[in-house]
Amino acid sequence: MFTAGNTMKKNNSAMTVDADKRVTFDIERIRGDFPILHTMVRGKPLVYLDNAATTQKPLHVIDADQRYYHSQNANIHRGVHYLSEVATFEYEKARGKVKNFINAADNHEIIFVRGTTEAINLVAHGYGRKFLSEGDEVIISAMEHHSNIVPWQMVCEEKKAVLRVIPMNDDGELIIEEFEKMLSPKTKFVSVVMVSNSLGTINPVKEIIRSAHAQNVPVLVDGAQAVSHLKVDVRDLDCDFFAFSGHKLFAPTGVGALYGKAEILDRMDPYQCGGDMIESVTFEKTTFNALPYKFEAGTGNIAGVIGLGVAIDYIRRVGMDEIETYEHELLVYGTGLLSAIDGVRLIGTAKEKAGVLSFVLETVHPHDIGTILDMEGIAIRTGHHCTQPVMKRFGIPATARASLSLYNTKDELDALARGIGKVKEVFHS
Ligand code: C6P
Repeated sequence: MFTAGNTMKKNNSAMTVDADKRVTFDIERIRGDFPILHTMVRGKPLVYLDNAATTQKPLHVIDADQRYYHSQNANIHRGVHYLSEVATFEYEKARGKVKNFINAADNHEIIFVRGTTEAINLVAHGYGRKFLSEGDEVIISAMEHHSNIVPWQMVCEEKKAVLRVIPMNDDGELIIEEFEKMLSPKTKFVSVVMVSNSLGTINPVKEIIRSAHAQNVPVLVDGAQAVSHLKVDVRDLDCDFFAFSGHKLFAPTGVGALYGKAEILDRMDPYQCGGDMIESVTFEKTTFNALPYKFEAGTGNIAGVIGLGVAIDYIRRVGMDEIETYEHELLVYGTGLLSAIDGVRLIGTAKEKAGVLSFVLETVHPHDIGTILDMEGIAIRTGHHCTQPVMKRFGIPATARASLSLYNTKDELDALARGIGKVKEVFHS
């Protein structure tokens, strides 16, 4: 029987259950895991609301990095010595954690990369360059990050293929009927973002995948902004590829993962060539290693991969469902606060949204908003967020963007609203 404020021990989750059995987040305990959140910035307590750019790291991840370099450092898959075996074991263990986290069928469907950008480039190169030809069509959406536009643009240019774009409405929702109309025998690939980084829209990727598969078209999902906010199950989605970055998931920078269905990865060419991705090399001919090593040329970010595994352990302990519920509550609260400020216009008002509050303020440039908020210790991002076509669609040069994570609080959103009040005072707007 749980009573008020009891910590739930089940699943080791950082949740409490209050008297009426409503599950609530043990936010203080979570914040205690992130040392940087307790620092002062410009004489004020840090309010970190730039989580879509990168998340902060819990002690567990910081400690794992130290532990690795302190007592486990060696190259992997290469040595017969003890340390190499330890490092290889830890690295491969992390692959299993990623596999379980996104519910892939097998460890060899997980390829470690530098991040989402490299993952998409790998697919554009390894799949697009091999299988696209003149007149073929690749479909992306109007709210893609540049990382899911430029690689496809380049491969289409090279192959004389056509890049088509699913439009969106004024709330920042994809117009799915238009996508359905675009699908044709010419369509050879679809690549879409699951959660928009500049609008927060959660796209109906499962529906998109179902329609594309009905025409035998493979689909890549850019999961950069999804994995730390929503439960992802690649087999339930049935996506052919799924890309994400570790650093947006409380892990170190310079590491991420590409999931790909084995049968499709097997048919693709390697992206980069060098050590570890070969089976045999002579001056006449090279044969390639099996999955996933065929796509992991050279020495990767071993410490980063191990840190990614630890970050996944961390968020699984907190609980993905609990994170989703808590962040949604924050989003609703923040949306209410910002909407009530005279002159604030929210950009991205989709019905299905994750924790992104992108906004503009009449007569004040977003960079000025960001600078004044910074003086209050509040970190947000301003600019086009590497989604210039989104800015063009809304007829604005930039937005100010507050992006949420599991450690943010309503108090911090209050601070943001007060900060915007100061901006208005300074600019008499
Ligand atoms: N968005 C943001 O502030 P990398 O840099 O490879 O880890 O992630 C690229 C990327 C790809 N897709 C989406 C949807 C993204 O949001 C990002 C990164 C950051 O919004 C930096 S521009």
